[in-house]
Order: sequence, then C-alpha cells, then structure tokens
Amino acid sequence: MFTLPDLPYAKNALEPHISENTLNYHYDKHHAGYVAKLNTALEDHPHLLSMSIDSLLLSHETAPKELQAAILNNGGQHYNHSMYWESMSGQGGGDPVGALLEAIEESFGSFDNFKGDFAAAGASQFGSGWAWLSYDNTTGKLVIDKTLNADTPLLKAKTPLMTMDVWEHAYYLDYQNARPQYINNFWEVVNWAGVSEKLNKATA
Ligand code: MN3
Repeated sequence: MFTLPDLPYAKNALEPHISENTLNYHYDKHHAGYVAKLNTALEDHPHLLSMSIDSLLLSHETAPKELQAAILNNGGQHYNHSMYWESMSGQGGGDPVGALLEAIEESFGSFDNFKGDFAAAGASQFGSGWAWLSYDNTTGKLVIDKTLNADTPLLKAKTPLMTMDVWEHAYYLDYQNARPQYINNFWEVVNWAGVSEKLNKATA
C-alpha cells in the first residue's frame, strides 16, 4: 500500500505564506485523496502496491493498460505532492549556497535569473500544474520545467529537486486568484538545504 508521508513540519510552520487552513485541505484532503485512489485502483495488484512510487511511475508502461491512467494521475500526484512538501520548510527562504548555488549559476547565469525563470514557469502554466527544478540526467545541468496536471519530469530522464504546486487548491484559500503573489511568497519557504541534499544524491 502507498501511504501519505508525514509532513516534515507542523501544519502552521509555513505561515504567514501558506496557512494551516490550506494544509488542512491540501495535505489531508487532496494529497490523502490521491493516495487512497491509487491504492483502490491497484488493490488487486500486490506487486504494484509493493513498489516505490518512483519505480511505479517509471515502469507504468509495463502495468496493465487499464491501470496506467490511474498510476499516472493518482500516482503522479502522490509523487508530486510528496516532493512539494519536502521543497518547503518553516526555516526556509534565503539563498542557496555551496554546490547548489554553483550549479544554479552555471545553468542559469545567476540566482536571480533562475528565480525569474522558475517564477515565470509557474505563472505561465495554463490551468493546473507544477513548476520544477530538476537535474538533467543526460546533460548534468539543472533545468526548469512546467508540467500539466499530474505530469512529472521524473518520466523525462530528470531527477526532480524541488517543485511548486500551481493548482488553485495550493493557494486559493490564502491568495484567491492571485497566483503571482503566492509564487512570490514561495521563495520565503523554499527548503534550500533539502534541495541541496537531493542534488548531492543525484550527482553522487
Ligand atoms: Mn496540490
């Protein structure tokens, strides 16, 4: 069975940028709902239920045809939301340092360029989706992607390092329709230490 991972912080830890009320819905209802639907879809397939979420997504083409949409949608959202919670911290914000900062400067020219491009990816995603920073396994560079609905760069030979949810449910209670304000405040909670750890693993 897939399980909802514990939040790595208290539900009010991201305030005032993201409220406890938003997490009550986003984590307890939306993310938990995707996990429950994934488990229901796969209930007769114990070998799929015993896989890691990464392996399940990466091998979805070998799963029975009628399960592939549920794997990509509910499994993708489980993966994406787990990455989103890890991308933030109550002690987040500020600037990245060390190898992560160097990789960002090498790939995007400067940290400010990166911030502008990442914010633009989130702002320009039409409808529901995600903005991502990933390590490209082929070129060894950092790259920014935006993905629609439950899509993830994991399936495009990339190792995701951080993500920002731009579905309306991520920000509507706190910001109503003002997605750019949510994106602007996202920088105050980014967990750069966690992003660094993921980059170190990807390049090890
Ligand atoms: Mn969401």
